[in-house]
Amino acid sequence: IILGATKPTISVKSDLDIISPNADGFKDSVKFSLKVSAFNKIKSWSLKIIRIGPKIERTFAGLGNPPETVSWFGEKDDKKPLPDRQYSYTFEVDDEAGNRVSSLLKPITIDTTKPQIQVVVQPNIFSPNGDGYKDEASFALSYKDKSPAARWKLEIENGKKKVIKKFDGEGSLPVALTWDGKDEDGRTLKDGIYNYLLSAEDTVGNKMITFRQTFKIDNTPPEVRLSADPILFSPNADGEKDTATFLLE
Ligand SMILES: [Ca+2]
Ligand SMILES: [Ca+2]
Ligand SMILES: [Ca+2]
Repeated sequence: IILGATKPTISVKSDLDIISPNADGFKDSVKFSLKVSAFNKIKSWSLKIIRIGPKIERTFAGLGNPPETVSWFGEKDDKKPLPDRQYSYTFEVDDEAGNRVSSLLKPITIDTTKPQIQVVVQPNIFSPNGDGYKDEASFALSYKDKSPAARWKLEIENGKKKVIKKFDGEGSLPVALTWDGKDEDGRTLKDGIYNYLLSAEDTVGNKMITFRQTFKIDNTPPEVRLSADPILFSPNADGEKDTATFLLE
C-alpha cells in the first residue's frame, strides 16, 4: 500500500446563517453541505457545533466518506434544543495516512425570539386640515433583535378596528414615518379616536405585534364664546367702568 502525504481538501457550506428551530416549518434547520477530495481513503469525518467557550454541543460523525449533507435542527447531542445564541461549526476529516484537516470555524445562529418593537406617535392629537398647525403626525419606530427585520407593517384603524391606512416595507424599519392624516384613498380622516399598531418579523419568521395605542384627530376649531363683564365699559380713565374682563369659555 502506498500512503500519500497529500492532505485531503475539504469544504463545508450551510444553506442558512440563522435558524429558528421552533417546528413552524420555516427555517427550522440548517443543511450543511460537506465536500471532500482526497488522495487517500477517508477514515472518518466529523461535523461539530461548538459554543464559544468552547464547548462542543453537537457532533455528527462517521467512518469512511462523509454524507453530502447533514441537517441540524438546533439540538444538542442529547436531542434537547439549544438556547438562542450564536454557535460555530467546523468540519473535519482523517484519512488513512493519518492526515487530518479541519475547516475554519463559521458562525451559525439560533433565534427563536420575537423582535422587540415599539411605536409612538407625536403628537397624539392632531388636525390634518392644512391650516399649518399640527397638520402631520410622526410615528417613531424601533426594532431590536439578534436577526435583521424581514418585513414590518404599521396600521392605523378607525374606532371599529377597520384598517384605514397602512405603511409597510421589507427589510429594516424606518426610524420615523410622517403621516398627513389621510386614509388610503387620500381623504382627510374625520374627527375621532384612532388606533395604531406595529408588527414586524425577523428573517427567521419570529413575529411580533404591539398593543393597540390611540391618537385623536380633531379638525374642529374649538367653539369660543366670548363674554365681557361688564358688557358696556368706558375706558376714559374716569374711574367708572374703565376696564372690562373678557372671559373665554
Ligand atoms: Ca422556524
Ligand atoms: Ca429573533
Ligand atoms: Ca391643523
